[in-house]
Amino acid sequence: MTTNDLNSYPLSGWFPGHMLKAGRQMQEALKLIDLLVELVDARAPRSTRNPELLQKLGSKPALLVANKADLAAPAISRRWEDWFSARGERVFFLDSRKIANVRGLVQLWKKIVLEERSARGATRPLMRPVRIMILGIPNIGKSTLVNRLHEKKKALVGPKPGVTRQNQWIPLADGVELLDTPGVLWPRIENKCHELLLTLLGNIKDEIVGAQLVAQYLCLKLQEMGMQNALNNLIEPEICNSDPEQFLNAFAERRKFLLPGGVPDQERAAIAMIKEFRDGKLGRISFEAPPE
Ligand SMILES: Nc1nc2c(ncn2[C@@H]2O[C@H](COP(=O)(O)OP(=O)(O)OP(=O)(O)O)[C@@H](O)[C@H]2O)c(=O)[nH]1
Ligand SMILES: [Mg+2]
Repeated sequence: MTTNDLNSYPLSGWFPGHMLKAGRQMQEALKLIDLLVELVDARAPRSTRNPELLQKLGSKPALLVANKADLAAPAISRRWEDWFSARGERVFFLDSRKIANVRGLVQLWKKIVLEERSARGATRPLMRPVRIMILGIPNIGKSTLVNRLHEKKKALVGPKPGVTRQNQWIPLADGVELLDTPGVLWPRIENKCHELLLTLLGNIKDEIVGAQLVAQYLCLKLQEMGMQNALNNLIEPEICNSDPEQFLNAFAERRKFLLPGGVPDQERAAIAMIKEFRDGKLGRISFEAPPE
């Protein structure tokens, strides 16, 4: 069995209309900003990206921020950095939990916008504030970053009646202003494996896709990447190479997740396995590497 076999399962048909509406709001907001910041997941920068965003941007400068870099394999993140910069795309690998890392990001925003203004011939590029908008698919870390950015300035935010949401700016250090509402993007789901990966990474709710399928995907994907050793923490190494159902059964037995009659509770095992992964117990794992 391979991950490709999972592609025969139907897609859940998730990604509802409100995200399309958010897309229209984004178009409006684009006119107001100097730099667009798209958050993606450092473990899968391609699959967590909105493929249409670049086309909508026009000449607006953009920065890709690969968030949750603390969960990704550092060597693969370095390869992504090289890959993006070879294509003339700016990328910044971020661990939003580290304030120094977040401050470095703000300095980069400023640098990009000032360079761009100077290149357009602005004589005083510092005159206007540097206006930024953060975008990304659900659960990618938008709110975490926004909160991190104005930790000491919370009093300045919060809804103000009569002010349109698009026009509220959060002043950060050094003349940088952040649009207060991050935009929600949606990925274009290519196949079942893509949907399963997004669920594993937390961008789609587990209930929509089903934990057992997600856990099976994780097993198979680790095996395909030659990383089945990551599962050694959960179960004996020889079982890490086995069929995902066998793996879930053995894991259920080990954890004593048993249904009446002693039948292994695969659902509970799947949920526990996904939790171990999300808690970082399987180590730092990148699911996508740049093309060679
Ligand atoms: N390990 C790690 N976790 C992060 C990082 N950034 C965010 N998270 C976690 O990711 C989860 C989602 O973060 P949010 O900030 O709520 O994501 P969001 O994009 O605002 O989500 P929506 O509002 O649902 O669209 C939370 O559990 C965060 O703690 C990071 O850099 N590293
Ligand atoms: Mg949020």
